[in-house]
Amino acid sequence: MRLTVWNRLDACKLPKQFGYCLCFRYFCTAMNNPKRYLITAALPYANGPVHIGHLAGCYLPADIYVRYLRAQKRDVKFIGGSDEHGVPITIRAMKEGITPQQVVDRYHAIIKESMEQMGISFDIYSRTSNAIHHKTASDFFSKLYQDGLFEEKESEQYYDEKANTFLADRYITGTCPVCANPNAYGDQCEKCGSSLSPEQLINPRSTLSDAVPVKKKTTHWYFPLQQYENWLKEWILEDHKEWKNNVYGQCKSWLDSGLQSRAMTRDSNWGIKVPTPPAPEGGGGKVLYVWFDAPIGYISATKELTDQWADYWCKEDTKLVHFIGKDNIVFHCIIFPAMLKAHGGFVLPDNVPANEFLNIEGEKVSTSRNWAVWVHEYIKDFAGSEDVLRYVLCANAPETKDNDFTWKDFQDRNNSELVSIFGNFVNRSWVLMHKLCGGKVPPLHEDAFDDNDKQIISEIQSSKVKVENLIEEFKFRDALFEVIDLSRKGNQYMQKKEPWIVAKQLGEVDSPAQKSIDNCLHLCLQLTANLAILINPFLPTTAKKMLGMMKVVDKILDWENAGKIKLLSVGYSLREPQLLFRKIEDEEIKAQVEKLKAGLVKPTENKSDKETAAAPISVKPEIVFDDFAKIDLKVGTIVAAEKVEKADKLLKLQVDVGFETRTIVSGIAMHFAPEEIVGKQVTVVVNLAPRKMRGIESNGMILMAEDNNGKLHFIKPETVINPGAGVS
Ligand code: B3M
Ligand code: ZN
Repeated sequence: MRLTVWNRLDACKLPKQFGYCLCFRYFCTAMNNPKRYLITAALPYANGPVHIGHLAGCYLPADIYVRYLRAQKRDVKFIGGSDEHGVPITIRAMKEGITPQQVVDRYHAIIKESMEQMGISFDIYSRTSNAIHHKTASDFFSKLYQDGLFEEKESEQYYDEKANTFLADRYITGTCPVCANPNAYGDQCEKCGSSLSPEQLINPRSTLSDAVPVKKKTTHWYFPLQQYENWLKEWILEDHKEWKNNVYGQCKSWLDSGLQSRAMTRDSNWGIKVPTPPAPEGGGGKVLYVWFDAPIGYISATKELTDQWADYWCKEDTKLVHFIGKDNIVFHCIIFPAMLKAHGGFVLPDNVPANEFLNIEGEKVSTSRNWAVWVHEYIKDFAGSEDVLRYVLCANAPETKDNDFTWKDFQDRNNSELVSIFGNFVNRSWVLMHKLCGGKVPPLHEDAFDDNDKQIISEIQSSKVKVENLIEEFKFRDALFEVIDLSRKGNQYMQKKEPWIVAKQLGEVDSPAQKSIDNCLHLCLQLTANLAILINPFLPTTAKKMLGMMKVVDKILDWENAGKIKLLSVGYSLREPQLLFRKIEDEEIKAQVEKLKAGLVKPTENKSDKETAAAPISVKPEIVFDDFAKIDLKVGTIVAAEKVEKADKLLKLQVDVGFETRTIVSGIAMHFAPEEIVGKQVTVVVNLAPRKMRGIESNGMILMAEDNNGKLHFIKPETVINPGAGVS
């Protein structure tokens, strides 16, 4: 009950200029000034690297908010980590013939590094494969089970006997009963838009193995969301009217159409085993639904971070904010809060400022088509310009609607905003201060203030509150524009004061000309210090560089210093200017556009982004001809093939390579039945050192090409030729 009251009061929209809203209610004051902040950003799936859409969607806004709160000296914890469970990860593992653990290890490392390099300043970046998370999620489930909350239901689901796995709806394709599209999914036909169930598909096939799926009985535990419907309606639709329109709207439409029980377990071997009871010892091949465990990951990561985790998760004067992309709204606003409510003892999100999507060059991001700008690649191509990407993504953030990223706009914003406005102002101030004031902060002569001086002082003083209010309302774009605008005003001020012209009239020390120059540069320097404070949440590396030029410590970036005009002391000597931003040339942009287009993979008909999330095409480091010449490639003919016992993925092949018949063990069993490949020609690496796999010595390797559907193709001569023919 108390929570409800609090949240409702927080929704109070009255002005808060006295530190509390004008409704003068006690709790309102308290919630406007929470004791601690818990900020989360969606846990990316560790089945591929992150692209700039991810950054713009939630990591960057979360980071800006957190950096701002830290500058305000608030008690804040910023939680992130990789989501390492779920079907997409098992699929990727299957396709690559490696274990799911190997998949998540690889991408967790890449993602974590990208986040660090982009300055996303998590207090912890954890992962859901950690033991602490398994225990936390499993205990959470057990508590709900002990409380008798789950409904146990048996149902029939499609099963792939070849891949030995139940199939999530998305992994079944077949002919749409409505429009006859042969590649409709088990949940939807993307051609006619009909929403389907797998049973409705004509000629259903498994996308994993192409096998015809069979029906199999299975038991799962369902969370009765409908029991929370009324509570959710009140909590969101009444008490959180202040949530962003896109978020509120999506919640409303979910709630209006009525909630239903949702299975919180899945048949799989990858994930968090369903605890005993209800599952048999060892989980019985059942794991927690990934959307059950992933949000609990926020709790586990906080536990990992601090022994005080319960203060953040259980005390009502915590402000919990989830930053996410729009496709995660229902999970963070409806399902997870209902789970928290059912469990009891946890705070609920105070806000869920979800962003919409960022398109690239006018088209939707598609990881399977590789239509994306990958963060780790940007960092390689634009080393040292991480802040530029932060700037462009914030300036273009899809805060209220989908937005577009284009390389041309990236260049324009860099060259005509960062370089020509912000960078230019700081640079001019520094150059002139060194030229006209001996490299020191000149005195301020209040007796000689003119209107321009007064005007810029008032701009400096008022910008703090403007930026602050916008950040508090999650309007990061507008906040950033305010900061750039302040630097623009700095340029205009300097233009009006023209110290370089006034310098020509310099006479004695106390002349009006000297005073005018002193005032102008003094204020420009103070303005620069202010800009450093205000830009810091957005462009932290730039703020650091500015500190270096001012020869001051980090402390000056405390938010309370914003709006002050006495940050740099008179007579203090400052360093030489440093270029904050470099111009980005046309060739660089052209190269990026070409790279994007060249990497594009033809649209595929039966895979969606979420399930394939193909890694970007990467090129290995250059080798010399001699490196290549060491590899002996020959054409071979498969003369026999059989399954390897207890190894789902391996086939044992006998391959005629001309001079002998070799045993080769190959990880292609998920893709080909033994009988269908006998007689096929292949390319074989014949001088690869022997390797034991499942006790069988493999002598060589056959080459395969993987298409964007994860389907393997033999690399072979156009027509059948003699085995042993050299390939070079
Ligand atoms: N991994 C989904 C996604 O990346 C998911 C978010 C989990 S947040 C708890 O879209
Ligand atoms: Zn259709």
